[in-house]
Amino acid sequence: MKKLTIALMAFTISLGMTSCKEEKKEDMQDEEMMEHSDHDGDHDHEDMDETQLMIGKELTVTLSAKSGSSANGVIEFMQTEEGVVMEADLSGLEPGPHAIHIHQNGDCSAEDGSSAGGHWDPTSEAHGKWGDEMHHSGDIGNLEADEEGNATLTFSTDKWCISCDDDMKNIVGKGVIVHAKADDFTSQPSGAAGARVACGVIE
Ligand SMILES: [Cu+2]
Ligand SMILES: [Zn+2]
Repeated sequence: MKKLTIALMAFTISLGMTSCKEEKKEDMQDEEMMEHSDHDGDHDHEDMDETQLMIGKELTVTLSAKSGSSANGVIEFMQTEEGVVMEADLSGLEPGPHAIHIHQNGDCSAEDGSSAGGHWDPTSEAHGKWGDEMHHSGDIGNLEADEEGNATLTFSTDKWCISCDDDMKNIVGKGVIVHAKADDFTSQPSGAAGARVACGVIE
């Protein structure tokens, strides 16, 4: 996480420098326009839509045990210019592979995690493996728990955003589920990953 924070700081600094430069350039362009054209007074900046991405926005999601397990952990989500970076750090798992998905509801109230609903699937696709032709936007994949039951996973994608205006991409308000078993990437609708052993709300 330290490395990520340093990288983000460097990124933010360079971004700050770039935007200063761009502002200056725009000012100059405006002046030129004023001089060389009959300016009608309602000129708008047209290239401002990047500002809807909250670069550097970070969410910490706490996962708690479900279905009688002792699994728990923390997942950090961070918005960068390229997309969202996720860093999961879990413990209390059975050694071996475990599916991890974003589910459609940010609701972990049920003892078996069923309140989180099915996989988050804003694009109406089949369940599958990330990177294949068809997969849900929440199909992160599997993480591997070691002999002590600890697992970490770093994942990043431009198919997600944190708090942007695009419902196809915004992960806020969704749930994260870790399962007892591995995702087989083929069984519908959810990869036959078994019980829900940990749940967290992305908020
Ligand atoms: Cu799942
Ligand atoms: Zn799925």
